[in-house]
Amino acid sequence: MNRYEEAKKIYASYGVDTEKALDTLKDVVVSIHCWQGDDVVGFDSKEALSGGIQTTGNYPGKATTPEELMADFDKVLALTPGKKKLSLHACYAIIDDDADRSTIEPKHFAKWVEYAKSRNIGLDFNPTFFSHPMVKDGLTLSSPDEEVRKYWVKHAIACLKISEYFATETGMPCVMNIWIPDGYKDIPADRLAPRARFKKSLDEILDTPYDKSKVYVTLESKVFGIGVESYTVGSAEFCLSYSDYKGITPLMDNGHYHPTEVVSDKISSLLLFNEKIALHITRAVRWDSDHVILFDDETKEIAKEIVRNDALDRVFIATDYFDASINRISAWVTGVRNVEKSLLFALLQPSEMLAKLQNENNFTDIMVISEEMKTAPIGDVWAEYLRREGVNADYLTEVKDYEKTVLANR
Ligand code: RNT
Ligand code: ZN
Repeated sequence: MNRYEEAKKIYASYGVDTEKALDTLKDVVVSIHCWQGDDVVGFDSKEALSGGIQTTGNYPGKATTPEELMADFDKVLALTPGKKKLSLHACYAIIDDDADRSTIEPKHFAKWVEYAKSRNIGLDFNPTFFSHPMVKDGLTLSSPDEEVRKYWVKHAIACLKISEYFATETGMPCVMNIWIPDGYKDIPADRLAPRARFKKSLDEILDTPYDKSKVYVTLESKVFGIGVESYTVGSAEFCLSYSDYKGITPLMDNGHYHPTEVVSDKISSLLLFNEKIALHITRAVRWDSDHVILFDDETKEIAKEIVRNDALDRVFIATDYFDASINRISAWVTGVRNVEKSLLFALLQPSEMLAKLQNENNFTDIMVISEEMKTAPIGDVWAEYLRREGVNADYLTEVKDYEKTVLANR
């Protein structure tokens, strides 16, 4: 008997149907961030990365043109299983006129649309509120300078149009995520006014008509960033309250909380009060360090919360990390595979049985069974998934080959 057939039997003895798990997993959409390919640089501005986020490392071979980034992303598509979307940032606009962030248009993304359509993938979008001269004193939508605030409102409205265009062209809804870096390094004298201005800006953006059946606007909170350690305008409370007030979708990035807080514990609460929720899956090492996603406890726990609450169609799952110290394509593929693998792990849990045991207050059995499931033969089911998806289990060889023949010549 082959290893998958053996694994199928072992899982069946726990009441878990591996066929059902594989069938579900192949249709789950994971939105992959484009910015792992070039260290969040983009093509529209010569400014250094700002906004309290940072890439460290200078591994050779990063993409510096749209063509290179597209070629690299093709590798990612080929080496990862499942349904995928590409998540673009506004700074990846391909501009050949005098447009800037406040005046970008769908045409500046025509090449990306062509790319997505020919690969049959959807597109998500992110206005870029960083790495730009109009970020003044680290502020954008919360700036007390009306010229600055208005500029970024215009940018976000331009992005809504582009998001609509993405959805229309690809035939798949577009998630447009708003995250601003605004905050203060030291203790502010006024915490309310910046948040009031951020609220006003968001109102101005979202009161602009857009097609809500095509574009899902999400709002991402954060606890602090480098250089903005004392106060973040878009805090968790602000973003959750605002999302609720305006009927948009809250987004949680698991690098954006205090180190002992976990997003896995927050998902159920948000699911009870929101039709949809959104996630940026990342790995925080001590802080919002955006390390590559591993097959670790918290990623598995997040996946379990989505799966066992029957919320695969209510959670926008997206990746967000940027490691410049290792081969970027390997980083990309490893992280995306680990999201898929964690979802598979979650789909292979005897969730109903465990929930029933909880109601019987039988935490002895829950512990024993959960521990056994950790060493159940998920690897054999994973190998079968890759085989069915036509994806090579070994990606390191292919990545190294691409490094030698393509990346090394950049
Ligand atoms: C920053 C946020 C945000 C960015 C991307 C590049 O802390 O996580 O999502 O990582 O927009
Ligand atoms: Zn994020």
